[in-house]
Amino acid sequence: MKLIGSLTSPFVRKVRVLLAEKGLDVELVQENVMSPESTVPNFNPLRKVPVMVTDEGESLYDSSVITEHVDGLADPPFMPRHGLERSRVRRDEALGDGIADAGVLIFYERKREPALRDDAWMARQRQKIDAGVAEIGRRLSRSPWLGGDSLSLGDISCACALLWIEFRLPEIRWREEQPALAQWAASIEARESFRATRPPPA
Ligand SMILES: N[C@@H](CCC(=O)N[C@@H](CS)C(=O)NCC(=O)O)C(=O)O
Repeated sequence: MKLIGSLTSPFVRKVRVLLAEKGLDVELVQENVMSPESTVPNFNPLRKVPVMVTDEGESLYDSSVITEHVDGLADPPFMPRHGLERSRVRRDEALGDGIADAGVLIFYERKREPALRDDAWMARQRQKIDAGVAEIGRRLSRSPWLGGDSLSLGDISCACALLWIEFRLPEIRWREEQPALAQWAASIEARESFRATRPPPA
């Protein structure tokens, strides 16, 4: 089994954190998905990372499909097995992924010539990030983890998204504006799984 991705992608980091939390050692094949030489299109027609390639040569994407697979491979589980409780954690994973999606769209838009950038489009993405951050803050004012009393895949996903925002869009100061988030993020970042997957300096 191998994981194709970059050291900076929040979606790849989410998968790598989950693998590390479970003590699973999977080869990371580093790819720049935007490079014309990238092999990603051979594994994912959508040309996105992460992709997990099984020992049988089957590709799994997107990251939420990979996390579902990885969570079943080894204990401890990071989402409940059934029912609404499982859907809640999957929703929280989607919340983190959605924040990261919006951030990545802004990041790509900023790479365009200034005259070609669509400010209204970037403002729309920014609204999603701000509302997502506010939602995580509301939830963490009621319990120490999004999943209740223990770390869940929802927490991992949202933390990977917010840490990526801090890395790539540092003007979004969620840590300073949301003390509950800052405390939660600090305890997550102290975990070995997050330390080991910190992106290289920008
Ligand atoms: N929904 C996808 C999003 C993955 C994604 O957007 N990855 C970025 C890197 S952070 C990518 O591969 N972008 C290339 C592209 O959009 O063509 C997932 O969760 O796996």
